[in-house]
Amino acid sequence: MANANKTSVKKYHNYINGEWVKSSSGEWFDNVNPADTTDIVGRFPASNGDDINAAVAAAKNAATRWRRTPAPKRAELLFTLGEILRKNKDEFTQQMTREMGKVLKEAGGDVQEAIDCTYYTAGEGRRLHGFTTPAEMPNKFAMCVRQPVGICGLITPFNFPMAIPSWKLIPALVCGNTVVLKSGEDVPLSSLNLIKACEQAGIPKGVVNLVNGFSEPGAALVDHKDTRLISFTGSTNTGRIIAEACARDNKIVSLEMGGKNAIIVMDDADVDNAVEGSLWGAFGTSGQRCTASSRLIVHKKIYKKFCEKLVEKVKQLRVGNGLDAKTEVGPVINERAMDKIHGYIEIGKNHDKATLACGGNRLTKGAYKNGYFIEPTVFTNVSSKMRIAREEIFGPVTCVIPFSTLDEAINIVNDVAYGLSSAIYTQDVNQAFYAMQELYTGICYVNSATIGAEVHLPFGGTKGTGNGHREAGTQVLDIFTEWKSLYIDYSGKLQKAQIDAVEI
Ligand code: UN1
Repeated sequence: MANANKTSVKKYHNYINGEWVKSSSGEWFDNVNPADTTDIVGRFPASNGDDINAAVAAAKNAATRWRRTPAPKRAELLFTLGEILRKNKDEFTQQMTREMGKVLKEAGGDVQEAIDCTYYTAGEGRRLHGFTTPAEMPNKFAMCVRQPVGICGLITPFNFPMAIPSWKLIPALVCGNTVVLKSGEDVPLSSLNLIKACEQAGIPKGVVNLVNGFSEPGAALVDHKDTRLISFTGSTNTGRIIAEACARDNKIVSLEMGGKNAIIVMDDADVDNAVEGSLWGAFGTSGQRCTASSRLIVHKKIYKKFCEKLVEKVKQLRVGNGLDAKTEVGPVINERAMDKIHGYIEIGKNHDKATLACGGNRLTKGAYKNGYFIEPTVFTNVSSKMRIAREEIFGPVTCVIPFSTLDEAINIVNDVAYGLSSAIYTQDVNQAFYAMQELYTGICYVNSATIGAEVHLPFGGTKGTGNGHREAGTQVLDIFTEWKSLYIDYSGKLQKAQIDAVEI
């Protein structure tokens, strides 16, 4: 990570109790451009448990006032936040591509998702519906309202640097909670942009706090006695550790974790359409999406044709720096990720003995010299038992698995540890509806790839992908609120005749 201008690199800070502050550790880490590691985007505080303690104390201090602020008023600030994000979209997009690597169009989509989430969820400030229901006794009223849970710890990954923090932050706030966000260590600038926009929108001090760093502040946030809820997106391993820690203190925990998403391509499908969908489902964001199409399950009758067309298109994908408008596939996030992905390519070749149809190499020469680039890779002749067909790779690698009947294909889709997203390409409405019913995933697409979820529908998965919660939509409110049932007995001053009722 040589950098001649190290001293001129901009320093950024944590945001605690309305102040931009250094870490109490006095340590810093570099935010590096994965397309060119000589480019240091910024230097961020390498925080520790003391910083988390300060942030949680600020969130605790601000909690009562924020909870008592009427929800439509909280929402007004969030609408202002949406405006600020919209005005800064281009700058945030550029900065995101520089720190994360995804191409500008996708980074723009990521910022847009945060904007959409903000406007949509802020609307809940005037809804946050509860319900009324009859009570068992005469002259008694029963209703149920949502109340905030308290202090929320949010831990976010690198792959959607602004969208995913917004999916957690905005609903937490509209519901009346105060928040400590631990940003993804590879993409701290996008989180910081979001939090800075909160400050500019006038969200009171202490309501939103940002702590940068690695696993130490993350663990401290999870273990802190005053955090009531942890919302985490990231790897299944880390998620499990967090869930275990939360269980000890009866904390609410919401987990969004891995995926091994599949597209079924039936023999009656429009093959060109399916190839196009698979291309972007598998290689968009360099395959670094929980929703990536990492398995293509293709009917034997069209298997050869599909593979030929796909491989031809994959070979043409332009890999490069996401800041270059011509680039279609950017780098992967860091060296560790590159090694892991390359390790899986080796497993596919040497252990699984699948056919490497294209790609498979690191790109290390010329313009690729200082970045984490991997050729878009397709394995064919893959069986559903192979490791590359079962384990999450989280990179630009997909595998094509043949099948003969729809039931066989559905079994293959469902026979993995994860259940986030699935898709089927077919012209047959009966097969489409049958698949929609049988595919055990949280999201399912027909004639479209496994990516592209929208913010007003619930997002999340079954089995190893999550723990039963859903983000986005109105369903996210069930994470960030607890129900309170209210019974009002108004018989006290009434005459006996007024409360006369049939006795059963
Ligand atoms: C993720 O990869 O964690 O549906 C989120 C999609 C995006 C979100 C993906 N809107 O692909």
